[in-house]
Amino acid sequence: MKIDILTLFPAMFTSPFAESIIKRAVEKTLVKINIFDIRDYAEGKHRQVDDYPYGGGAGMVLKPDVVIKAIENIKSPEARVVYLSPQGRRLNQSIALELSGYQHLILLCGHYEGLDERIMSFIDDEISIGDYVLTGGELPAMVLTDAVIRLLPGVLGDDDSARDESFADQLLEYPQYTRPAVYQEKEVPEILLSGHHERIRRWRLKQRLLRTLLKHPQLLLDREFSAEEKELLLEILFNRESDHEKS
Ligand code: 4H6
Repeated sequence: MKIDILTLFPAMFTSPFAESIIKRAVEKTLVKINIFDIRDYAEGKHRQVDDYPYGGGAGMVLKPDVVIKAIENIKSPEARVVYLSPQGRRLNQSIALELSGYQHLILLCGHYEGLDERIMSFIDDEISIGDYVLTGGELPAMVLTDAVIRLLPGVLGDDDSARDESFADQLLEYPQYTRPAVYQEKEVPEILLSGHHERIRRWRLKQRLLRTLLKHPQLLLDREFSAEEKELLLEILFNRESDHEKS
């Protein structure tokens, strides 16, 4: 996959993409990331990228000629042009998965009061990372890049990939513990020390359902439940264990 990022602040991307799993994905050539400075597409002595808004008002607006020249220059027939803005559709795991299917992403980072509206006909998708305002689209572009890259085949180790399948099923993770078995009088749940793999699997699934119900019940709305999950949800609701001996 190729990810091209269009920004007025290219230096912001250096460190985040030079570390850890993204760095490894780039080294393995699973992804190529290019950072383009929008100012490089501006003409004239002042290389002006923005201008005052017609009709007056505060702030500056990105000039259409500059941004469109940049997009035209790096576009490919397969490219998906994504604009990071507070008005976009809210990023979630299923959108990250959708975007991970493209050969070429072009991420446009907005600034100031936004873009000249005529640029929007060159945009295929508008994405927001949440309902809050940032000074620019750079951090959202990094968040999106990270969420997409970790879904590309070969980027995560086998263990992580398997874990990700369970995340994609719209439940929160179960609680994790490591040594020591007792820390500041707090004990690791006894079942995790028991060695009963099947009971541990069931306990973890129940914890995931319980956590999701309490912390992000919204995630349960567009999801179906297996027979086992229904059983565990009943256990949660009536605070008792059901009979589930294997025959
Ligand atoms: C486009 C238009 C994304 C981009 C306006 C971007 C939050 C998100 C920006 C703006 C962003 C998000 C400029 C409007 C600063 C507010 C850059 N903020 N803004 N939630 N800011 O994904 O003023």
